[in-house]
Amino acid sequence: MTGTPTPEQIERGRLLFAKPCAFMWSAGAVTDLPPDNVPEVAFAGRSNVGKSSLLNALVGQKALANVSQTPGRTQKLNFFDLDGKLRLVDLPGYGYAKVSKTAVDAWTQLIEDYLRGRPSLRRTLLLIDSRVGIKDSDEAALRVLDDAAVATRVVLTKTDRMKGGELAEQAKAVEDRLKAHAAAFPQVTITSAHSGAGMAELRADIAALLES
Ligand SMILES: Nc1nc2c(ncn2[C@@H]2O[C@H](COP(=O)(O)OP(=O)(O)OP(=O)(O)O)[C@@H](O)[C@H]2O)c(=O)[nH]1
Ligand SMILES: [Mg+2]
Repeated sequence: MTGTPTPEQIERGRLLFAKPCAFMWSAGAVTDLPPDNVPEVAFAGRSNVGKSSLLNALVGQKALANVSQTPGRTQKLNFFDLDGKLRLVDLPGYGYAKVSKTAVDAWTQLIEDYLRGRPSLRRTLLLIDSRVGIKDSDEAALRVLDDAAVATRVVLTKTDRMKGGELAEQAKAVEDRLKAHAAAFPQVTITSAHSGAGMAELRADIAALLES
């Protein structure tokens, strides 16, 4: 889907995300992934960008993604099952300064292996903090997504903290950088897990994946 969803698409998104969603699996290695038999949407982005909050806001459950996010599990891919129809995959955050280089390499490898080798992965949402913009680590993630040819929607998060003018400028700056990335849709999606902005559109966008 490109552009503004129709009221019918919004309604299909609402219905899909009103279905029960539950934690199903945590994978610490690509050899430990669940069977590749249900469409998946992955949530990628720097540590603290708001991946778990966005996932929770989409399904309307405040503590779903955090439940599995005990510190020992941060290196893992967390899979959430949405009514047996779709899986939402909360990826480990990258770019966290306090982590050792060895740990960073291990994370990067795990995320890359998943993104490159997962036929059921239908879409990646790459989250960018609207107050921070695109960093080198995001560019690196976009290159992996380009190489893997995974359709990617870039999502600006925490936009409730931005003024309208600043937000429009940031969106344009990010969109300019996306021109170099074939896997990414040219337009960013403006969201806030706190205010709910953009949730209906994202739900519609994801629901449309199941119809194609
Ligand atoms: N103002 C505002 N804060 C947000 C929003 N979404 C998330 N946050 C805050 O940002 C912080 C990080 O959110 P998380 O959802 O845990 O981020 P994450 O990307 O899952 O982080 P890691 O799992 O550590 O990689 C929390 O303090 C959230 O409350 C938002 O839409 N608006
Ligand atoms: Mg998280």
